[in-house]
Amino acid sequence: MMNIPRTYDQIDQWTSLMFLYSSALKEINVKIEILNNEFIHIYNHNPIEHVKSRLKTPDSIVKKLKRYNYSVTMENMTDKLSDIAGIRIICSFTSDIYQIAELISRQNDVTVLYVKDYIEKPKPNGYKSYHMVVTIPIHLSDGPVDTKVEIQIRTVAMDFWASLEHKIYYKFEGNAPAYLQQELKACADVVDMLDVKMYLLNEAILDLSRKQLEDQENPPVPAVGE
Ligand code: 0O2
Repeated sequence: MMNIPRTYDQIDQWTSLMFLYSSALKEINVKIEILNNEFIHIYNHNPIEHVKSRLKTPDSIVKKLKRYNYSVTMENMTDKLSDIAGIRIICSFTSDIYQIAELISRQNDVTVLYVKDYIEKPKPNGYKSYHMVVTIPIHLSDGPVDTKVEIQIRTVAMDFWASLEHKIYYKFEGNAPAYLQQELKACADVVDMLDVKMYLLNEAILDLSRKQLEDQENPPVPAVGE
């Protein structure tokens, strides 16, 4: 388990763990804010639409441990679960997702434990998102503690789909009627198409802006006699 003194009673251990996870969320949030601001100031482009972060509730920690048949202990909670501290980054375009993931994982104090790329390999239900589990050191008075954070990165359209699917999943406790599952899958295909079309449209706009800039810098030379 992360190096929380074992002499602490359970409440103290829980409080210390949650303090670590919420500190890790703060650290990662600052990194993301700095990256986004850099893009706005230097490249005049903001790849991030918005960021949401949350600590998993005690109730869902217990449910997830039980779902995986682990006994409910703090040891299992820190060792077996990766999403107690979770951050969701919502981008405009799929290309932004990979750029953000690369920029976060390249930072010296971030260690990538593993990646689940559900964009390259969507889940059978149509779920698409890029998941990266990282650790970041939290510097306490008696030394650093590497703390896990799950970073989910997806487009606005993928996020819209996932939040509806999540609602339906919970409403029917995983047994939604077949026609709803089929409709959701069909919506996932529309999300794909929308993401591709929006990306291409944005590329075309960028091309036009670049061309306009070039024309301003090098105006065409009028032909002799004109
Ligand atoms: P909740 O209620 O959102 O917290 P790991 O965390 O890697 O050890 P896990 O949980 O199987 O193992 O990893 P995975 O597949 O990366 O899923 C982590 C989280 O991604 C889930 O957390 C969901 O938030 C989200 N997610 C994964 N699959 C789906 C999906 O099919 N639909 C939607 N809407 N979200 C999904 P929880 O704890 O399962 O759920």
